[in-house]
Amino acid sequence: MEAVIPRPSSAPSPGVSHRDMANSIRALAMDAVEKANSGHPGMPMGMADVATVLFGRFLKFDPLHPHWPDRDRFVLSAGHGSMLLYALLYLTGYEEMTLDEIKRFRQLGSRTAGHPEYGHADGIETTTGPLGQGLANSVGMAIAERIMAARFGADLVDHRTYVIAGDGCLMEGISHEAISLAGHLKLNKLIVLFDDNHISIDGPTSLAVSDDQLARFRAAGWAAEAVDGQDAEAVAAALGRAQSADRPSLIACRTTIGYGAPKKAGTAAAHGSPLGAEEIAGARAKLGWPYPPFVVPDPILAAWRAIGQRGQPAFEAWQKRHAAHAERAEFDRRIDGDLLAAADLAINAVKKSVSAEAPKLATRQSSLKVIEALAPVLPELVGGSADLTGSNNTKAKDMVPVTSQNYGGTYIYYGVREHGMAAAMNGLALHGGIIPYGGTFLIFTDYCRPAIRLSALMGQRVIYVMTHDSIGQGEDGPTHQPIEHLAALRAMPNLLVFRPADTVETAECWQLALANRKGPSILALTRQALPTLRTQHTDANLCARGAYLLAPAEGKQRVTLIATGSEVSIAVEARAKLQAEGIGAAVVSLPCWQLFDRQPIAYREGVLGADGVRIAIEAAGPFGWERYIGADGGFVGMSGFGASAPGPDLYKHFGITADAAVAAVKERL
Ligand SMILES: Cc1ncc(C[n+]2csc(CCOP(=O)(O)OP(=O)(O)O)c2C)c(N)n1
Ligand SMILES: [Mg+2]
Repeated sequence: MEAVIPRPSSAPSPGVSHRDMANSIRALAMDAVEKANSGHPGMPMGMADVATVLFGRFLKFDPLHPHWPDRDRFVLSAGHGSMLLYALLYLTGYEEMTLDEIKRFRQLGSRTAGHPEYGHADGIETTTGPLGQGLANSVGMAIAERIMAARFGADLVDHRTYVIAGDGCLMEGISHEAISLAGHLKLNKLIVLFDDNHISIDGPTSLAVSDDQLARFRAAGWAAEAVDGQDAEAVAAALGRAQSADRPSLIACRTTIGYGAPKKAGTAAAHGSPLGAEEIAGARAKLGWPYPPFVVPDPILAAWRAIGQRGQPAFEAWQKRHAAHAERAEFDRRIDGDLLAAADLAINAVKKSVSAEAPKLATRQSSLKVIEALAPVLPELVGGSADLTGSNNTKAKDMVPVTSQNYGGTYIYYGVREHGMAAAMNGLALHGGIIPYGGTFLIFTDYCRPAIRLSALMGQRVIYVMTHDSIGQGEDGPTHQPIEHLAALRAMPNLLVFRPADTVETAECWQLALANRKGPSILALTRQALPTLRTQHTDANLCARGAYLLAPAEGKQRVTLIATGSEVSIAVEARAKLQAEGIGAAVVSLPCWQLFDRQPIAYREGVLGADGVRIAIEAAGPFGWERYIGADGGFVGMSGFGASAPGPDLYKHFGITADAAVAAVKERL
């Protein structure tokens, strides 16, 4: 049983040194890794001094109020060093992070997973592990802070984002996109502590990299300096300077990986395996930490708990300001992520007018119509594009850009940084108060995929507006024409992939993406114009069940044509041809596989037609379609890469036509 710790309200207990505090992190890390017989002791042992200074003297946090919106964010981008974070959360008194959890490091169902996982415990601000992602998330968090501060003022929003990143994070390409964007936007409340230990898994970093990181960050518009990361006062002084910088700050902390381990310190051997009994005994002696495994003596723990209480007055003062704030309700609504009813009204108004007017529009334009309708009633919607604003149609006319001069906008020019954009959107969503959406071409989901996967894993409401979704984009050719992307995205758990067929469906899919609070959504949209197929208005969202009968068969149903997006109108055309020959054919629009697969079997069978011929039409690869059409169904789509030519020519060339669908039916009747 843990001793009950009295909670002193002042500074750390006299007699407890910085070294004791840092050593408690080191010991917990090496002991937990040893017990789990797996994990990464080196990074926490090397960065223990830096983390002690950060948490002890700078970080604004309150373990009793871990969701306090104005807390500083701490992101452990070097997620393999998870024990550093778990140790800090335990030591400073986060209720959920008990000593038992530390002892259950890396075990099934524990809060202390191998890498920090968002949602497993309070104080874990984002899921990290894929190197570089945390750093890029932090840029989104820092942008969110500025946007929210511009809107609600410093009384409610005035916090910093701190990151610990390692050599690996800085070697990853995504780091470049992230630091470049942060420098451009002058995110001066973003502070990165670089674990400059010159070691990664393969050995000394000199094997693979010779970047001058300080020069690199400075070139991107950052303040950058190097300190001895084992010298608490030097780290504190650098953090002090970073507090008042007019730009984001990098502090390269020269550390020794596995600090204290007699033989393994400073080597890759300390990176990712248990140190072993002998080395741990040696480390205990060298560090002056004579206590048994998992024991942090009461005075030292009390000193840490005092640090955990340091933020209480700031929290209470914030609570008072919040209680008195005129816009408290709106602030809380945004932080809670609740939608206004006006959003649904706006969606329905779009549906109603377009079903009456029946315009011929590319769904990327349909999406802009929806964004135009939503922007005035959903101010927390923050859009953007990776340099394809005019192509993705992501910017509503009145949206003001977020710039270093004015953070009060709702549109972010992400530049040609798809991966950085996607990861920043995760940070925007995680921060709270913002619903991010961002655009690029669907083909470049490949450039975003690691971050999309984390949106899904973390259950974050991020909306990806991905246009030019097939060979229909035309002349740009096969490098720009998605083939396997829909299948690859559909394979990802907890991601809704929408491919709407017209403006009405686009509005419905937007509505569903906004309502999808526990996961990301992809809107796959066309470059080319499509007819309006839904000309009968209903407030009901027909896309909500994933698929529905768009056009029933006349007479006995012998054929079901199942299509998504731009191919639904081809299915409608094929149906007309079949009906003209007396063959009863129904058209099913299937904008979202994931939602359809959640429906009861009776609904699914009812929609797809229990017997008869099933033909799927989608201008993409066939992977996965067998689940709907069975082994004997027909697939009209792509079997290889596309080509460069006008879109309509490509549809003919690759045989994605109503005639091809009719032929596929006849082969099977
Ligand atoms: C994207 C990605 N690639 C590879 C890995 C596997 N990996 C984990 S840690 C690591 C080395 C990281 O080196 P560094 O950041 O210097 O960590 P240190 O050894 O100093 O703790 C690698 C390659 C990963 N987690 N993420
Ligand atoms: Mg390293």
